[in-house]
Amino acid sequence: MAEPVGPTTPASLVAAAYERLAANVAIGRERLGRPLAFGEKVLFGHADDAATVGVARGVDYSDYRPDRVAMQDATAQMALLQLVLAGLPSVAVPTTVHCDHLIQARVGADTDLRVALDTNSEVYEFLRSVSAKYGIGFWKPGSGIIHQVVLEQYAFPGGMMIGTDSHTPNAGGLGMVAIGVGGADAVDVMAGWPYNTRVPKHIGVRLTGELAGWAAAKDVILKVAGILTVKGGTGAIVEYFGPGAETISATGKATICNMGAEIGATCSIFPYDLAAAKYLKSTGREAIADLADEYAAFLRNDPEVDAEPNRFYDRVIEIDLSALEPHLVGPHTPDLDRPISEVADAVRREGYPVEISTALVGSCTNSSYEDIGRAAHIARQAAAAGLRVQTPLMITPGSEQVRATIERDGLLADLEAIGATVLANACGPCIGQWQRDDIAKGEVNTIVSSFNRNFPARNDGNKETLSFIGSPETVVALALSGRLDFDFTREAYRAPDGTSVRLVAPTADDLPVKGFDAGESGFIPPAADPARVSIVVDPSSDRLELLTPFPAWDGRELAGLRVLLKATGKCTTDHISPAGPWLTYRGHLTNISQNLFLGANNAFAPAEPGQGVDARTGEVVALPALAKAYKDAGIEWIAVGDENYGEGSSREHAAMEPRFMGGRAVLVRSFARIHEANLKKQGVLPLTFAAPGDYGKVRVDDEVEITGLGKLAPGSIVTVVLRHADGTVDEIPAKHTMSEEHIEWFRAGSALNLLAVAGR
Ligand code: MIC
Ligand code: SF4
Repeated sequence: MAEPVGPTTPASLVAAAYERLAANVAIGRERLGRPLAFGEKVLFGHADDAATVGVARGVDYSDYRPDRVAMQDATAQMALLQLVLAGLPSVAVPTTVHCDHLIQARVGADTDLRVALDTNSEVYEFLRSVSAKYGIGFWKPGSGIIHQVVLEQYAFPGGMMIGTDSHTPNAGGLGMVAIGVGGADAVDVMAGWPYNTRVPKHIGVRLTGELAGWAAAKDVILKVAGILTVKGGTGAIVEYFGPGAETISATGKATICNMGAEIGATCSIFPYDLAAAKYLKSTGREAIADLADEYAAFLRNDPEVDAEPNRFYDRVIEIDLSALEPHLVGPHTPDLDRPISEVADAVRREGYPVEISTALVGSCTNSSYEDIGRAAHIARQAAAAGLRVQTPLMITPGSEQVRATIERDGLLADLEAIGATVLANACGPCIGQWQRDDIAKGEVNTIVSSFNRNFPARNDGNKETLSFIGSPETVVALALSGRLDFDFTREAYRAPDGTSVRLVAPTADDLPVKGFDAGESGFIPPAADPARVSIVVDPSSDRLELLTPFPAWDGRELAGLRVLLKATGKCTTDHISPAGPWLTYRGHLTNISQNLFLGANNAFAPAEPGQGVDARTGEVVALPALAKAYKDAGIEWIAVGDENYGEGSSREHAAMEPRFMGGRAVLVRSFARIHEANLKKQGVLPLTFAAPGDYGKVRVDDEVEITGLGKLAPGSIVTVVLRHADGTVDEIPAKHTMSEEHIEWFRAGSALNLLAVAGR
């Protein structure tokens, strides 16, 4: 590795990346014989070999060389356990670990952080020592949410990174191709191997006009989510362009790219522009802004693409920013989108609880200086009129730098003055790290947040909580009325003195006029003498467990499998491996496997989520217990699912747990990208019904065979034989998207098994 990892990306790394970008773009233009979109340039710029890299969108698998790797504490544990097992001396690519997910929100920033340092000390110490030993930069708890810190310190226009978190695409706001991956993919890159992924399609979103009134960057992506739905971006890079793009701040662009994860997009990007330059300078990266200016022509679409987008993109969406109004999405899915003017009707029609039980501003999506500034402007107007929030309002700053700056500039005080509580610079309630005492489990209630996900039970573990998502200003405006059906753009508030008060649309600086206050530095560099660092995993720990490689395939067709569950409706990674309290066990495969499918709705046991039927006895039991019972009896199993199975997070636990508990294949109507990749990595067969209607043929007491594995090849069809208990048999064809390399992983037992052999 060239230079040790520091607290920011060195300009030398960017300069080298731009030289390669320029050379490879020339090769790309020549090979395709046409101008290139920005996203194509970045991909060519990072191709392992631009002369031969696959270019067939949605078909080829290709090798890329990302500039950086980032991991957060909840996923880094499993990633680093795999890295340790691979037996490599140090990481080959600049890599950082960020402690943000394990801090529980309870009373407020200081106390919550202190409690987290105490309760998670074993895990933090593991992450810190592995980082120190392997040349990884470590951001300690309290320094901020991974994506905000990456945007402030590491992202750069035209770069490429991978991160073990699905919202890694946040860095697309600064023009980076930033892709969320599972830990095993990150381990490949840390080990010096390329990142292999399917060549994405390109969706163009042409922005015209300018955001006005209450509309915020968040509303752009909420609108796009409504258009494309949670699976519409699957396998695609979403490229924003057009005159409207330049009117949005860099952090606003990051909000839009961040939530591209919610439409399944591989990543989203904006071209380099003045706003990006301004952000780089404001965050102390003038040298990188200068380099980007020099290479500006490579950091945007070729002019022909802007002029005739339909010739270059697989799909083009047009959005007039001037016509956009605030939106709210939810409950339960981020694509159930409504403009604020239609929410009141929906509340009446659908019977959503109208009282808001809590309002939350923050998460990696919306916790920038500008976000807090706009929220604070609403708060100042409210305070002047004597208004206070009518429901608890919680604020999570995105990073220590944002926190220190909004404190210095009085914005935190503005929010506190109307009754807000400030939480630690962390994920907090966004990932269920919320000790909520005001609402009992099972109580139906409404929350609003500026987060990105609203799957059932995600924030507070209560599947009866209806979660709606909007911009920070929308959340604060709603908190002031306490009602979900209140259209703050048209209606007046009632002040304590009886007068009616209208708030004007918020305005705020996108960047601090006085510059950022860095606050307390949270970066710990890797050890100068790695040999002296020892890594300790206590064999009796209930939080960390060294991994044992999964067994290799024995060369036989799979037979005698049971169907553990047939998932109905949405089956996200939050359904497969819930977070919240389970985050405690993210480094302990045996323990975390006790949550397997606890959130899943099973057609065979529909009374409540997480239940299954033991095919041998007909008994209804919890799914983790059933998986264990099968495993103990030497019975392997498959899981069956519907559309977009594995939507959401990058957590590879959702693939490792099934593998560990005896799952051999997952057969679904369609997969979300990261989860499908994770299943392949861990040696689980990801199969899709060739005829989606065959989903209906799977029965609770089937015995299943999977044949054709000896002849497994890219594009081959696998036969799934369903032997029903009544003696009848259905043979159904299933497809897969495995390349030769993926098939090797299956044969070896997992991708890591191959890597471990190569690494030694
Ligand atoms: C999420 O938002 O779901 C998470 C928690 O950040 C996950 C990662 C994880 O499960 O640790 C993600 O988005 O990838
Ligand atoms: Fe953290 Fe939430 Fe962002 Fe995931 S979506 S990284 S949990 S803030």
